[in-house]
Amino acid sequence: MQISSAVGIRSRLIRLINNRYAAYALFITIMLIKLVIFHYSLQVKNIDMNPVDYIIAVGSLLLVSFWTFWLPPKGRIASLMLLNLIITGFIYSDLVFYRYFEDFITVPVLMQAGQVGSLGESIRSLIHWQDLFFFIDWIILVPVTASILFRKRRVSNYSVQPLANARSRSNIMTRRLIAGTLTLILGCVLTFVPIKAASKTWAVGLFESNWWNVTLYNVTGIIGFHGYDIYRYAKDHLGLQPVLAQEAKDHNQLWFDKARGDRTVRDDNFGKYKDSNVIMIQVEAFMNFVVNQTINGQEITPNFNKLLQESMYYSNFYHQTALGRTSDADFVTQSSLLPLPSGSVFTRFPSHVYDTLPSILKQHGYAANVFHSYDSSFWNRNTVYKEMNYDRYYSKKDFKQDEMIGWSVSDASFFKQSLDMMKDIPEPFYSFLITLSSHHPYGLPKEKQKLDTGEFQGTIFGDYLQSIHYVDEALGEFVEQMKSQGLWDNSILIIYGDHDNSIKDETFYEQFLGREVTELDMKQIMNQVPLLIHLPDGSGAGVYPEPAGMMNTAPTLYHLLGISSEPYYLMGGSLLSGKERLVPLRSGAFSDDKVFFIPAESGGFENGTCYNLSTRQPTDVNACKQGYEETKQQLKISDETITYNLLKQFKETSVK
Ligand code: GP9
Ligand code: MN
Repeated sequence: MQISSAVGIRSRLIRLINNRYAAYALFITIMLIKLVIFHYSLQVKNIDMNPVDYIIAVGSLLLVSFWTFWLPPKGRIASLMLLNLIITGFIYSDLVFYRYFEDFITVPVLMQAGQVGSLGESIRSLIHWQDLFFFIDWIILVPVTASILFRKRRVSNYSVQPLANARSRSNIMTRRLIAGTLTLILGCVLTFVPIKAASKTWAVGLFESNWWNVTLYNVTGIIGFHGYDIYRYAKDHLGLQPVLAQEAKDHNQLWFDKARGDRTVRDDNFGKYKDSNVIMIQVEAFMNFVVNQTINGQEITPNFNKLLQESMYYSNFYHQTALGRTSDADFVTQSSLLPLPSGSVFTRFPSHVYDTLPSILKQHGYAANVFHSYDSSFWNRNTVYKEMNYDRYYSKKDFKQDEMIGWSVSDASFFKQSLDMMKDIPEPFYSFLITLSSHHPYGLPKEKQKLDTGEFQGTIFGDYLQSIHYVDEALGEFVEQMKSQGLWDNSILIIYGDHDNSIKDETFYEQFLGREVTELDMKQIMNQVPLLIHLPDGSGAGVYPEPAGMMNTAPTLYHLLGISSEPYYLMGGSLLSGKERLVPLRSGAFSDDKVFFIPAESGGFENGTCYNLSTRQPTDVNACKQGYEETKQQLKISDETITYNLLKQFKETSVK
């Protein structure tokens, strides 16, 4: 009985699929359901699928599939199935990617396919069993399609009946042509009319500044987003690119000139540490909320906390990174520009001109080296570090892989080996170290787990704390070795975290901090990393609560080393300048010492929230208006500088 009903369903499905309109409607319905599941699986706050989003979703599905009407029956059926496989594969990859990066896969990211693969363990932890819903239709559709495609006997149907004569053949061809073309037109109308309307009203300026892919997605849907991303990439790289208007170039140059003027402060600190070595450590996923915190009576970062007593500690320091993660932290810190809205500068524009720390310090007699024990091609570092003029990039192949944690040799061994290598480097030197042991998903070998994470035991949050505790121990050993190697009294040591830990569940933070966490708290938790600056004589020690960001690090160093930064194009100012600061974040959020602005995912300044930092309550959004405009402007200038290689042009004109 059951077998015969299954056979009945199967033959009914075969009949349905053989009908071109029914098969097409089935395809659109299934794919629409998948797009809806995709949307809700993303769990993006404040973005719902409204009726217009459904219209755009249908429109974009029509746009990617209209051409199947032009094909003969078997070609049409095969193409629809193939499209189902491809689109499903794409949106599912997007979902997994989003769970980690809070962004979608873009062409530049695909160009680094090896990189996505290297996430290995991480990717496994990002896959949920409910995701099977994306593939459930394949169980039926793949075999049914295959049986239609490979059957020998022709089932009665108008489309497979022998054609009586040329006339009826041409009739069929005309009908196919009309159906496909009408679908194309309908697809264009359903997709572009509402998108255009949005970009003229509540999402005005979105495509010009496109600073956040999630906001773009909110308007275009995921298929539209990928279409736009391909267009954007082609514009960057395939010769379609327009040149930046002279007016915009002049405007940007003026902005840099003004910023240059703001950096000319000459106080007692200027040049106080001239010719000191500089050792800078970028710690993987080291966030500020763990600093000076305990769990079950045990300090999470005891060594770092101890070091803070004799260092300058910036307690409201923002990482300013975007999708380029570690590479963005590196780029922003070294170049004092901002990251791109999509992809990483390291992979998109590695050979453009930037004024970076290693290249500038080298002009002032320094040796400059970078240490990171991972594949040298990851994040395109090989190319970038050559462009930055480092003497050498000590990568995985230079480190004895004697004690492994996660992706590479343990931080403890990495630190030890790096300091050993520095023995052969002439002073003064600049050494930039990038750690790795505390990388997501924070799997630390049992014997290295020394923290009692109590209630967090067995959770990714507990594993994160455990990893940071491990890195802290390694940092403690690093400081000891610096001392025994005679580097402590003649080196500036800078330590900061690169970005957040990708753990977005706020209940963990509430449980950990023992209090409710507001929207503002959460934004600050996820965007703040610690910055520690230890000066050779330990002076200036204390907590500096004023807002600061990665773009301020290099200018601060130039200040301490007495290097005039006037010839250079930098966006940030020195932390020691005493000037008020605005710290722009890639999302369009910003902080100064009075307010913190959170833009609405759905776009539009008025929809954002402006927090007063003294009351920590939302205030009139207009209190953030000026900072919002300045943030937008800085992001735009930085984007244009990077994309159009403006520094090269500025420098060429100043030489002439
Ligand atoms: C790998 C390391 C990690 O080399 O920098 O990069 P991330 O995944 O954090 O961007
Ligand atoms: Mn990182």
